[in-house]
Amino acid sequence: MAGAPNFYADAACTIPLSNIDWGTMDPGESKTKTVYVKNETGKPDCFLVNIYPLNIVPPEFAQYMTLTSDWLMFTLLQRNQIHALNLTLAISSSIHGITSFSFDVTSDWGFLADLDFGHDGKILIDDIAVVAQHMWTHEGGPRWDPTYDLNQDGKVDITDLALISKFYGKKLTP
Ligand SMILES: [Ca+2]
Ligand SMILES: [Ca+2]
Repeated sequence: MAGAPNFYADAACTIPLSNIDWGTMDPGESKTKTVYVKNETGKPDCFLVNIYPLNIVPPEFAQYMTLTSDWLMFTLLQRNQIHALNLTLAISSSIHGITSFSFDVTSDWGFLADLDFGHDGKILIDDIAVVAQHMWTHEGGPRWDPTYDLNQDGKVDITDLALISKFYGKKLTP
């Protein structure tokens, strides 16, 4: 992945995000925190592919928590553009035996230019078709080409097709 936006704690993007304080949470509770992303990659048309928790401590906390974001798949960040991102942490009402938790938030990003397989400056049906032609290929298997694994999960399937389809008709920013 060639670059990703940076996360900040403030809307002006002066304080790099190092920690999200979720505070004390009760069973069944959910909390939303706003963070800010700024596209300082030098490239336009950046989009979020995945955002997920990693290094969950204690590991069993994973079964009781859900982390979601309000990022819309077709949102494109231009050079130096800032976007507010709401992260919601929901705790299962059946949680027990966990008094503290921590986790990292990891995200994967893509660039619209990398989806323009036909190099005509737009995402059109030929670009979608080339992903469709690689459907059901997987890492280590025949015809595998990670170029078409748009969400970087080791396989080309309906998720990748849905992802590029979201950008149908979009023009690349010069
Ligand atoms: Ca194209
Ligand atoms: Ca995939």
